[in-house]
Amino acid sequence: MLIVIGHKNPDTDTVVSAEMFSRFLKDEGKNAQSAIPGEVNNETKFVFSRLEEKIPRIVTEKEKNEGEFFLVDHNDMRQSVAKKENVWGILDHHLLSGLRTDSPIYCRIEPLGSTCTLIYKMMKDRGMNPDKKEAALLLSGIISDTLNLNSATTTSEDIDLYYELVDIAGIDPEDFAKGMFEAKSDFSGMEMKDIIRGDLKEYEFGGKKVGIGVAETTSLKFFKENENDVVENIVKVKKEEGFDALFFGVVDIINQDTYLYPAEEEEVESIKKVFKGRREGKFFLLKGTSSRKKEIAPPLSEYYGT
Ligand SMILES: [Mn+2]
Repeated sequence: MLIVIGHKNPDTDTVVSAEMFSRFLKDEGKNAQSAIPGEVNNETKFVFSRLEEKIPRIVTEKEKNEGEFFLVDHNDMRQSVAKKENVWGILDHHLLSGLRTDSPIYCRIEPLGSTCTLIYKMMKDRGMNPDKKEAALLLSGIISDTLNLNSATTTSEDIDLYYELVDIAGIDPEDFAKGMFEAKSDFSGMEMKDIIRGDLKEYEFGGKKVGIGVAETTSLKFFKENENDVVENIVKVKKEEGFDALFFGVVDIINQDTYLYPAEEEEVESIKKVFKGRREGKFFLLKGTSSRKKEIAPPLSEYYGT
């Protein structure tokens, strides 16, 4: 059996991609099943409960060691629960990050705003029509990754396919996106450490273990009021997980700005050199920046010398 799975700290695009691509493979006659690497976030919960769909199950420890995987929405093994030798295929929209394999694998990567866009494109090529719920699921992946078509990662293909999916799903995308973003911004009852870890990606830049976490939110107030707590916990996560450098960006979904928090002095120096951000209190304001993948990670990668 082929397990279709997205990246660690799963987001909506990664979870929906796993579910929809497993259906695609099944349609091709393959024995595939979707799974998730860990608990989903509030936005993803909102999507699945609103559409009355079942969230895929969590991958087992045994499967992590022995299972055969089709990776969706990632190709960097640092962000995967799969073992490199057990990867059968990749479907993604992230930059290639150096995976070497011993035998040929299936691989399709396109610079699109979401993996869901790519899956819908493949379905269309095969003459497969998503039903109403499936269209809404795919749409939720695009909405989440492109911040409802506002992120710098949005392509004209994302926009075209988004509106096709809106027609099939028969939902008001603005209303649906609002519900998703409100759910995503609900941090009530969560520990700051878990918020920082919630969407944290690990990279290797110039031989250094660099972490960039983000929290996309419509409620900046919460972070501004808890600034000391934010910084204290970034340092804790940095130490506990052995990062050489750790950054945490609070993304203002409404205005498309990022408030980047450095862990320590070293990160302050890199932010000053890399971004033209204005320092406000403990964070740096990066105006018009909302994409870790396209606007935050690449310049940091260059800075650390890869
Ligand atoms: Mn994605």
